[in-house]
Amino acid sequence: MDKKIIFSGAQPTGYPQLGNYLGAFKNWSNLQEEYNCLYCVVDLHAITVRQVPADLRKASRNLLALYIACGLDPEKNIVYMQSHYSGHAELAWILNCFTYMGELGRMTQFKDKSAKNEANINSGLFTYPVLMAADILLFGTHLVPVGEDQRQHLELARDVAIRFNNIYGDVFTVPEAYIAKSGAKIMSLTHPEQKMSKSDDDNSQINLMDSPEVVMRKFKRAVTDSDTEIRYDKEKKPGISNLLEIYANSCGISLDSAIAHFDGKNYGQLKTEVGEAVVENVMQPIQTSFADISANKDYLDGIMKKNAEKAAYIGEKILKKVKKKVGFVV
Ligand code: AQP
Repeated sequence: MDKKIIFSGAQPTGYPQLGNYLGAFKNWSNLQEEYNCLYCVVDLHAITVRQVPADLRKASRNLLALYIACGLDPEKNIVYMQSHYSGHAELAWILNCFTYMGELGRMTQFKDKSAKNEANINSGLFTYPVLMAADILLFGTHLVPVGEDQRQHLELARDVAIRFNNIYGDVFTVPEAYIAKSGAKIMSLTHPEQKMSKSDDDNSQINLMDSPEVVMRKFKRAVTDSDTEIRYDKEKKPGISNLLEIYANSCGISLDSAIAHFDGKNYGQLKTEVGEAVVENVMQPIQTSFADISANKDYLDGIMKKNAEKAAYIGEKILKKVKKKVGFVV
C-alpha cells in the first residue's frame, strides 16, 4: 500500500443524477491510477429513508454496474456493497460513542432530510454522518472525493478521528476532502438555488438513464431568469450559471471557455447546446457501457464478492486496533 488511499461512495436511492456524476463519479475515475481507491455502494446509508426492498436491491446492483460504466476499473479499484462487510457497522457503533448529539444536530443534511421525511425521522438519519465517518476511517483513508454537500460530514469525520486519536494515540488517519473546483454542486433545473438530488422531482434532475429526448426536454424547461444575457453569476443568475457549469464539465473545458463559447448567443441556444453536450459526452457512453455490464449478472456478482473480501482485509487491521484500544477482548 505505497499509494495514498481514497474512499467514497453513493447511495443506491434510485438511478444517480447528473450531479452525482459530475460532482463525484467523474472525478473518481480520474483518480484511479494515482491512488488506491475504494468505492462503495452505501446501502446501509440508503435505509435511513424508507426503501422498497426489491427496488433497493435492484438500485444497488445498478449503481455498482454504473460505477464501472462511468469508468471505474474493478480490477484497479475496490468496488463493493457496504453491507457485504460488517466492519462498517461495527466501527460506526464505536464511533457513535465518540460523537456528540450537538454535533449531529447541526448537520444541514439531517435538517433537510428530516424536513422531507417528517413521518420517519429515525435515529439512523441522525447518526448517518457517524456511519460515514466509519466508512472513511476504517481504511486509513487520506482523501475523500465528494460533492460540496458532503463537506460538513467530512469535517465531522475529521473531528471524530482527531478526538479518538487524542485519547488513544495515532489510530486513525485524518482524512481530507477532495472537492473539485467546478461541478461540485450541480443545481436543480427547476429550483436552481437548491442542489440537484435524485430523490427530488423528476423534472428537476437529469437521471443518468434518461433518454436523449427526455434530457433535451428537461433542459429546454430549465428555469432561468427574465434577462437575456448569458453571464456567470451564481447569486443573481443561478439557472444560467448552472447551465454554464454543466456545459463546461460535460465538455471537459474550463468555465471561462464555456462562457466565451456562449458570448452573444441566446438562452434557447444555450439550453440546446447544454442538452446536446450532456447527451453525447455523458449519457450515451455511460448508457451503452451500463447495458453491457448490467446484463452480465455473474460478472457483477464475482466483482462484488472479490472486492468485499479485499475491503475486509484492509478494514480488519484498523478495526482490530480500535477494538483493542477501547478495551475489548480481541
Ligand atoms: N447536485 C450535486 N452536485 C455535485 N455533486 C453531488 N453529489 C450529490 N448531489 C450532487 C455527490 O454525489 C455523491 C453521491 O451522493 P449520494 O448518492 O451518496 O447522496 P446525496 O449527496 O444525498 O445525493 P442525492 O442525489 O441528493 O441523493 P438523495 O436524493 O438520495 O439524497 C456524493 O459525493 C455527493 O456529494
